[in-house]
Amino acid sequence: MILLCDIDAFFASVEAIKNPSLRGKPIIVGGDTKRGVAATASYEARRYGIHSGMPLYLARKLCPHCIFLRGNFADYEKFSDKFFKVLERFSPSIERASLDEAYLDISGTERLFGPPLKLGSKIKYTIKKDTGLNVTIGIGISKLVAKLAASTVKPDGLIYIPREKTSEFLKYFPLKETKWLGSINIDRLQNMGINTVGEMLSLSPSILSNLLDRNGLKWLGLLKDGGITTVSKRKSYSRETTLYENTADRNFILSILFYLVERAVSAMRSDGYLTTKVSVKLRFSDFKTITRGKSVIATDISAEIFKLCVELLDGLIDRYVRLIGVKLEGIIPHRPLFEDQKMERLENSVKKIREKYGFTSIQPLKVMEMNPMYKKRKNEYILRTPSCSH
Ligand code: TTP
Ligand code: MG
Repeated sequence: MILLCDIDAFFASVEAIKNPSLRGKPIIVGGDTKRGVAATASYEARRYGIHSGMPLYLARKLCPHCIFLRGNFADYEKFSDKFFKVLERFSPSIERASLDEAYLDISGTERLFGPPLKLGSKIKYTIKKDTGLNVTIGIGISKLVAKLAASTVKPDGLIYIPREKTSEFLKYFPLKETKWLGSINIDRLQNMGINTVGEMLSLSPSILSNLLDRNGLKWLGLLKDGGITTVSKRKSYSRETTLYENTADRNFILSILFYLVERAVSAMRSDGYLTTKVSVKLRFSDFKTITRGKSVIATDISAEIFKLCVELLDGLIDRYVRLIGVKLEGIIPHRPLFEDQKMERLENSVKKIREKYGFTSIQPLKVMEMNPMYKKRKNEYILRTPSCSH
């Protein structure tokens, strides 16, 4: 059996714990980037139709008296760590799906903690006691069943779908309620008259694999996947390199940085993640090392991430630099929210070309500055000291 535990309105709930006068109020957490969308909204704000990914100007229109906050990622990481600490007491087999969401394999825990619903309420109680957060728990035979079940009882819910009730549960589950399947897939299926998960599952595997995009197929895979992929460490993607020669040439440094950003983003993208915290690292010729980081609304657009890096570096390149690096943290799974945006489409096209013709087959002007100094292969520049940590 799999138990999915997902914190309710995570960022907004943390803000209300930090500042109790916000409790029960409509809160919207959004960054200050140009994109200006809500990262999340408290359930009080959701009553006005506000949801993650909604442009802030629209949210302001729908709910002018909502409280808009920028958010503080370091706090969210602290709460996330506490949340996972509690979960570790209940099962040795945990998969981190994101900062606020985990799948637990609860097979064999019955003797210690009782039947599924009893275990679920113990977890809910302990998380509330230790962190102040409300969570929703869904329990079922696979990750997908657990996740779908949880979505029917959000917020502060607990639900268990026994094995023998699973096919009936899926049979009537409306496709349009499965927001993670992605609007493209849902539209395609509905155009064929398929309206429930059960109806979708009655299609042959070959029809499904032709119909659904990569995200949809991954989603479907969760249904069969009773297993848990334990990811115990918080994920991050970083790329850094020591330069062949120390330099204070800002343009040159930025071109290397752009290349490193693209490499880190490309690795993160192919794993299907977005970053919510970006940091840059500089080591000067005297070995003094500095890092500067900033939270962002979840993104995997390298141009945006690079722009932020440039802001972070502002005024810092005042001496000879020997090492430069970028780190993407606060990794959360990609949600098909921004699917139809221009930048998203652009990045996807670049990705396809690179898959076919090699990474360096398409290069932003910025990176060309590396050309005279660095040897280029089909798939990479040859850096002096490549560091690729995941
Ligand atoms: P979610 O678990 O999807 O949302 P939530 O916890 O705010 O609300 P609920 O689970 O009750 O539906 O995401 C967890 C956090 O991740 C969320 O609080 C903010 C962040 N996030 C973004 O920054 N951008 C996004 O597009 C999404 C969906 C979430
Ligand atoms: Mg959540």
